[in-house]
Amino acid sequence: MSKFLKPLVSATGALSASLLASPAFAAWQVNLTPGVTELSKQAYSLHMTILEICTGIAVVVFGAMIYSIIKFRHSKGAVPDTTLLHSTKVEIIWTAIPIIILVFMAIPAARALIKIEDTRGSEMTIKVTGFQWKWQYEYLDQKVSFYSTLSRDSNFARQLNSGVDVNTIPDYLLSVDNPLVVPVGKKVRVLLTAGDVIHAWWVPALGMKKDAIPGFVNELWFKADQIGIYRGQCAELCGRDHGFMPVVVDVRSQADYDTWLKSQQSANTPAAAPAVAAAPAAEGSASSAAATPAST
Ligand SMILES: [Cu+2]
Repeated sequence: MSKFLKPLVSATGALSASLLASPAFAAWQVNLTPGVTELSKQAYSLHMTILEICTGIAVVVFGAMIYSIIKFRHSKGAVPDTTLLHSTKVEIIWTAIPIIILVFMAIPAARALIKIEDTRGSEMTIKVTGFQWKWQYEYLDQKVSFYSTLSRDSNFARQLNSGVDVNTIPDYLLSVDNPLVVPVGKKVRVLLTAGDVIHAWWVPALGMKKDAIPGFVNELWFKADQIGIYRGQCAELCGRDHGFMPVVVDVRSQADYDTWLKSQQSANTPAAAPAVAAAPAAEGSASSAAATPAST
């Protein structure tokens, strides 16, 4: 082994060993998760269908290739068959079959893409604005607005020399002070933008990820069909603390959501609203923290 290759190989080995030993791999999972929305389940089934087709093609093509290489090898006295050279019939067949397969895959994929873009019939609209490094949620029809920042315990533990073992922090770097609260079974339209640089709002269980771009309004929708807390992250490298602006969506029953909304509306009185706009981080967190459990 060359003197340059040796350190490289040992470094790769050490890195692999440390990664495999990491507790992050305790929840090792190979496949995607189906998620909890109609769209995420559709994306999952599309992924499975196409994966199965690709696996079938790989088995047939590589099987035929490996079989031919072994069975008809030169040492066994095989003579090349020249009858298929420049054969129009063969050219048509091996062009037509892939086209048919691609069209077969494109139909359900196009159907899913059209559905993803179809925000008609949404029952509520929330404007989401990305900032360095927090999210603002504005419930446009309900006059509720607040900021969502990394939870205090995660934020403290992440500091250099904090002395805190991050494995003891529940949902480390994936918990916030004020999560986005939505009712279960309701079509929620999300308008996405940003106040400074490009961010991306991403919650894997909802099957949705889209860029939040300053000066533009992007749109997505989701309809969660299970009560629960779903976590995600900013998915666009947005600066120093990009890894510290998680997204948490708290899906509640309609009754629980209504109760939460009332408490938020009473906290967000008209007099308090300008103060929220003037001092985003402090006022936004404080105004809604009273009604929301800390570190969800
Ligand atoms: Cu970001």
